[in-house]
This record gives sequence, structure tokens and C-alpha cells, in this order.
Amino acid sequence: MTPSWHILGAGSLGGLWATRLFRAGVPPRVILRTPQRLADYHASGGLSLIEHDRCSLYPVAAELPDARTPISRLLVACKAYDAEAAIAELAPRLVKGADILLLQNGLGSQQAIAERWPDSRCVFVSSTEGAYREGDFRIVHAGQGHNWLGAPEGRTPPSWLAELDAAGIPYAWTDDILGKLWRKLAINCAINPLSVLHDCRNGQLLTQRTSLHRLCNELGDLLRACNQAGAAEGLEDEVLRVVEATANNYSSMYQDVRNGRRTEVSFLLGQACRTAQRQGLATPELCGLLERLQAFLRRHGLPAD
Ligand code: NAD
Ligand code: KPL
Repeated sequence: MTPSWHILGAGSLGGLWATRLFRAGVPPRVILRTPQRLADYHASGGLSLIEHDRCSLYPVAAELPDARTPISRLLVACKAYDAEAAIAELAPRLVKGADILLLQNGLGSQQAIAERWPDSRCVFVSSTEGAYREGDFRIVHAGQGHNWLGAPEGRTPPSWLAELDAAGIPYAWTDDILGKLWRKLAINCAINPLSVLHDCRNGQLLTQRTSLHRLCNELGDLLRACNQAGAAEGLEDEVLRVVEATANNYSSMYQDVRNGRRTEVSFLLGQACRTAQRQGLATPELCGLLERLQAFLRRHGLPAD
């Protein structure tokens, strides 16, 4: 029998989705990168999920990209910069009309994938759930959140959404997934780079109100130029609300930098600046911020893209 879900990438969000589907009786298969990683996975006995300080081990099946089973529904849970190359490795296994769910933050990777595999049906996901890896194949569910799912070209909600209900995965289907992704991108652009450059928790950005104000003005102009006026509405107020609500947290970009990991800057602030340039829109605050961030990343030995 063809398994209903394949999950590409057994990291934080991939593990969170895989374990919840597994325990709801919708057993997925996770796809790991190399034979060594598959051997390590088997040695660990499966995926461990830590929730409310309790750890449970789930023996989710795993395989390599070149396994033979056809893939009809693929959840891509890699970072934005890995997603396209990761799908390319297993693309011959995708059945015509396969659903590809894209969990990536920011914008750009989803469009590249949708263009490259036009016979598949891409569903874009904007997630505010929080998870991190405590060790190999050990995932901590750190923050409750929500998943917006939608197809950019429009589509009726797929019947498999019922499996997310069964698995307790919080979601809603939206006809405006691009608006949701643009809004989140804009919030991330205002908060994350400043938190890296000022080496601070989100709450400390309340001392950078002038920068936040100028960035939100430019981001609002950009969203309107991209026909995303709805995503521009009340942006600065929401950024300030998020800063306050997450005052004690370090942004995801801050954590990537601190852990010496590549950031997704190219799909966030980089994407904003490239889009503004294509639209002929001057965004000196955003471009200046990108330059300072990229110089910072290079100084710390990290990729600037
Ligand atoms: P992660 O680094 O924890 O996991 C990514 C996994 O993909 C890793 O295990 C990596 O080995 C694997 N991978 C990469 N290339 C692969 C390949 N070719 N084949 C198989 N596996 C491959 O990342 P994450 O935190 O789960 O983030 C995934 C996406 O979700 C990102 O775009 C992130 O911004 C977004 N997101 C994450 C969170 C969160 O709380 N972690 C929340 C919202 C959005
Ligand atoms: O999404 C975020 C992140 O850290 O990536 C928040 C906390 C909302 C800040 O942009």
C-alpha cells in the first residue's frame, strides 16, 4: 500500500508533523539524506518528541530518497535553501498530481518549486508552531502555534485535511496564502535582522522604535506594490505587538547565527529587497539593513545568502 504521507527532512518541524501523524494512526515515512543518517536513525529507534517535559519515542518508518515507493503526498520540511535540491533527489518518485506541502519560511523557494514541478500540486504553508532539535531525532515541541495552508492558484480544500484534524495539527485553509506568507515575511524582516545586529532579545527592540517605524513604512509600500495591501494593514502595530509578546525570546535568525547555522536571509530580507528592486521601489532602510546583516554574517563565517 502506498503510504499517504512522505516527510522530507526529519528535523524540527518534520519531526513534529511525523510524530503527530504517526500516533494518530496515519503512519508517514520520513526521508533521510544519506545511508549513514538512516543507520543512525535506526539505531535511535525512531523519532522522540518532547512535550510538556515528557518524552515519547515513535518508531516512524524511514527511507532514502532513492527508495522505490511512489510518492503521492510530500511534506517538505527542509530549510528554504535546501528544499528544491532535496525534492530533485526524489522527483522521479512523484506521481502525477502529487501534493507537495511546503513548510518553508519566507518566499521564493515555494515559487521555484511550483515552477519546476508543474505536474504536482503545491500547497504553501505558513507556520507559527515552535519546535527545535535537542539532539539527533529528538524534537522539542516548544511553542503552540498555527498553520495556514493554501494554494496560490486557488483550489478547494483537499480531503486529506481530515488527517491533520485526526493528528491534532492546528491548521486552517486559506484562499490568501500569499498574503499570510508576505505578512509573516514582513514581520520577520522588521524584527529578525535587528535582533541579530543589536545582539538582543526581541523585547529590547522597543529601544529601536525609529528603525522599526522606517522599516515598517518601506515594508508596507513594498506589500502594496505587490498587490498585498491587506498584508500591509496595521503592520507596524503588529510588529510592536509581536515584539512585546515575544519579548523574552531570541528570534529564529538570532538563534541560527548563535548556533553557527546558515540563516534563511535570502528568502526573507533578501527576497524583500530583490522584489522592491524589480518593482522599481526605493527601499534604502531595507537595503541598508541587508548590507549590514550580510557584512555581519560574513564576519562570523556564515553564508550571506
Ligand atoms: P531543521 O534544520 O530543524 O530541519 C531541516 C531538516 O531537513 C534537517 O534534519 C536536515 O538534515 C534535513 N534535510 C536537508 N536537506 C535534506 C535532503 N536533501 N534530504 C533529506 N533531508 C534533508 O529545520 P526546521 O526548523 O524544521 O525548519 C524547516 C522550515 O520550517 C524552515 O524554512 C523554517 O524557517 C520553517 N519553520 C520552522 C519553525 C520551527 O519552529 N522550527 C517554525 C516555523 C517555520
Ligand atoms: O517568527 C519569528 C522568528 O523569530 O522567526 C518572530 C518571533 C515572530 C520574530 O520575527
